[in-house]
Amino acid sequence: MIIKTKKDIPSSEITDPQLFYQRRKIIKAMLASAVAGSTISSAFAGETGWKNVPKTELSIDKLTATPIELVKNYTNYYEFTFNKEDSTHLAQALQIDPWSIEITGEVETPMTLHLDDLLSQQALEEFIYRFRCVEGWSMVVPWVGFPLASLLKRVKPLSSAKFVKFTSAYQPEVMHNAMLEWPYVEALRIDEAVHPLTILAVGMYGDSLAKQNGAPLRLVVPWKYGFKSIKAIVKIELLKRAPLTSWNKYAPEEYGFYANVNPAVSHPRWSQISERQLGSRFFTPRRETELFNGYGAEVASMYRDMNLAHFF
Ligand SMILES: Nc1nc2c(c(=O)[nH]1)N[C@H]1C(S)=C(S)[C@@H](COP(=O)(O)O)O[C@H]1N2
Ligand SMILES: [Mo]
Repeated sequence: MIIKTKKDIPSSEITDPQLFYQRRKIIKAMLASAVAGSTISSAFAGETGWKNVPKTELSIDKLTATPIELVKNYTNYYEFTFNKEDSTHLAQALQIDPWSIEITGEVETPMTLHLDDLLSQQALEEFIYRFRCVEGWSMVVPWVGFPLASLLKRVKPLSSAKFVKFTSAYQPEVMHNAMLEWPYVEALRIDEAVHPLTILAVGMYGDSLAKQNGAPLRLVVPWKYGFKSIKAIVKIELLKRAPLTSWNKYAPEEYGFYANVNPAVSHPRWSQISERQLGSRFFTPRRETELFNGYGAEVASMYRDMNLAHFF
């Protein structure tokens, strides 16, 4: 470890008070984990509880969170299985400690960050978001995380960066399901990526993220179908051109690059007009799906001149 004396530290590295507070909590968590011998990622949540992280103003406060047991036991994790219940136990085999994320491509300062370093420099917030899967079900999840934009700022994107590509971990020893080509890949346009609603989540319900929900770090883009919200990210690349993404490559006529939630654009095999809310009873009516999943006021301007039926 390099120990710097005070005069070696450039002013650009001096931490603002909020970050300092955050860092102190995390250092305490790491010390606790060293003693207890638990993993760093579980210790982050264990020490702080993440119960008191500030709520972002962008969260829609009226939303009622879906019961956590449903969110944890009804997951899509195709590297492991097609079955939404089996992923709960199969995903436990994923190795998430240590974890690092490479950020590269059209940037001034590419970097590889260990998860603990990354977290020590980000103030965490709670984001209560609707989440709509392309299959026609939805939930409301209180995520804990930070805007992707605040991480991208650190690598100083070049003006040539027009798209951001994300790659999931692929651990073939434990991921046995052949469906898509692994690793799972997703991408956003740069303006979508830096939109304040777009977050990287490291927790949910005031606790750490369950492995089946994408631990240790996943994307959440609340106005797009769930498949854009890629789990267990190991690499982020800023690119000049749109990359091929997993679902779009697998079935381009069914899963568009944009995947904006839109009740007016049917999936070729089913309507998107309504959705089954996780936890609703048999007789509870389905929810009417909203354009951009209800986030139109914030995001519609990014698609102003686009034909959403063509760029679906
Ligand atoms: N790596 C990876 N990310 C993924 C998936 C996946 O299979 N693998 N499934 C996607 C789909 S289709 C959905 S709906 C959401 C589901 O998130 P959840 O399981 O936490 O509810 O994750 C998305 N991210
Ligand atoms: Mo999905």
